Amino acid sequence: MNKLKMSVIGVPMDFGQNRRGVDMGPSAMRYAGAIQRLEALGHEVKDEGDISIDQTAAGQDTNTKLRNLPEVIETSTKLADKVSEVLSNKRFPLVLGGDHSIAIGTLAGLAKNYENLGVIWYDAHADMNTEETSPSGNIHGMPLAVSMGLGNDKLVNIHGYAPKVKPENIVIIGARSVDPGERDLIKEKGVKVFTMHEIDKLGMTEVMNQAMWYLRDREVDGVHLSLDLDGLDPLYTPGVGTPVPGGISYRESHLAMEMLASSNLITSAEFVEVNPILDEKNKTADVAVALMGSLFGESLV
Ligand code: B3U
Ligand code: MN
Ligand code: MN
Repeated sequence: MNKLKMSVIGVPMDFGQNRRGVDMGPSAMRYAGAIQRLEALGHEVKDEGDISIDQTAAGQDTNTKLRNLPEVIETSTKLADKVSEVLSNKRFPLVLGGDHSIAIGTLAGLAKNYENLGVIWYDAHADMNTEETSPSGNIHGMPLAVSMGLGNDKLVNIHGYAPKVKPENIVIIGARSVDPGERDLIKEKGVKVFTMHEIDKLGMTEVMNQAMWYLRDREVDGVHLSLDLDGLDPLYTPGVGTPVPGGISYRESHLAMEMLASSNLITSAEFVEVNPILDEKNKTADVAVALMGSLFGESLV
């Protein structure tokens, strides 16, 4: 794959859900050697440090409809600014989370720099709830809906425009826990989903080939990979807030990343939901970093 000029942005935020600890995800992935792993592959890597987050607000908000909404808006806006800046410096943004609500900010920063952005959403969940359909009030279950222009007005309009992504430019891979409202939205909006059923039936090679051809046919001018570590089976990534059994294997995930690497399709990426407090000896961060290795060309050198 091409040698990249990469900018790593940490987002130590846990406001999008109610289990503390996922704010330590960026440290855990750095500790697991993320920067060195990418440098060893010949990429030029600049660690931009972390987005600053006001931790004094943590755990204060008991609103169950949209938990910690003001904090999520503030962080998303800062992250969108940073991602935009990185792109304007012609660098590849790699975002380390943090819970998955940070994708609202990542996509807000990315999408205005692309005409027709594609998204690969690697996740056990569809993350397509709105205020009305969410069973939890957790914003980490909403970023895809928000990015399609659905849900809370302030979230939807971060950076002053909406939608960020067209539903038909989104591919979800690994879904196995989808709420009724999300199911309806997937059908209504025509979002492409490869559930565990398709992965089992077709195999990961075919799923990835179909996913990539689908996006090429959509004539996307960039593809963002948003990888939630709970997409993998909790056997491999136990350190996540909402583990769902029956997930993607370690080997299938490496294969998926290697296929993305040789396609040269990916133009930005984020790794989210690593929670060291829930983890076993930093196993989940280690897997995240190993997958980064494959995504950025390890098997090809
Ligand atoms: N769909 C559920 C659970 C969930 C979504 N994302 C994660 N968990 N990680 C919800 O709360 O929206
Ligand atoms: Mn997610
Ligand atoms: Mn998930």
